[in-house]
Amino acid sequence: MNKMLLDTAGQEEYSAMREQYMRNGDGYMLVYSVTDKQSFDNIKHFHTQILQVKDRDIFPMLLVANKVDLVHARRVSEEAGRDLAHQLGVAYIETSAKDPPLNVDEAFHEVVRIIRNQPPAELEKSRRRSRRRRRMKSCILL
Ligand SMILES: Nc1nc2c(ncn2[C@@H]2O[C@H](COP(=O)(O)OP(=O)(O)OP(=O)(O)O)[C@@H](O)[C@H]2O)c(=O)[nH]1
Ligand SMILES: [Mg+2]
Repeated sequence: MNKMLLDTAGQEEYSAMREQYMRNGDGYMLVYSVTDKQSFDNIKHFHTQILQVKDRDIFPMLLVANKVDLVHARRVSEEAGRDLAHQLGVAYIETSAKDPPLNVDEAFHEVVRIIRNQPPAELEKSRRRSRRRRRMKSCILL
């Protein structure tokens, strides 16, 4: 099966497209900047929106605290990040995309691992949904 990575545009003016992005994903990284409290505060909303769009109580997601290299500009602590992850029932990882990168490959590996390790019942729900979506698509084409 072909899989691809989609990067969502963060700007609010693209929010109508966000739901479309959310519909197609098998798993998600919820990324915020530890230097930007607002980006952290937005995470709950994205988490809720993904569950709504997927019509599920749980879904493979990883909370990613990025820019941890900017130690002095840090506004969101590791503890606050871990607390939120716990509250949302998702895993947590700290990253830096700056050279040399920290935990960037690990974050991608982790989200794939989470997708693969989801409970079989949940996996089956996703498969049923995507089969239904494919059938709906073929109805439209016919
Ligand atoms: N120091 C540091 N800078 C980073 C890191 N990650 C991204 N940046 C910088 O932060 C800025 C924003 O990065 P983007 O990749 O555009 O962030 P984005 O979330 O894709 O932004 P939107 O697409 O506008 O939502 C750029 O100047 C990056 O170079 C990081 O881990 N550490
Ligand atoms: Mg971007």
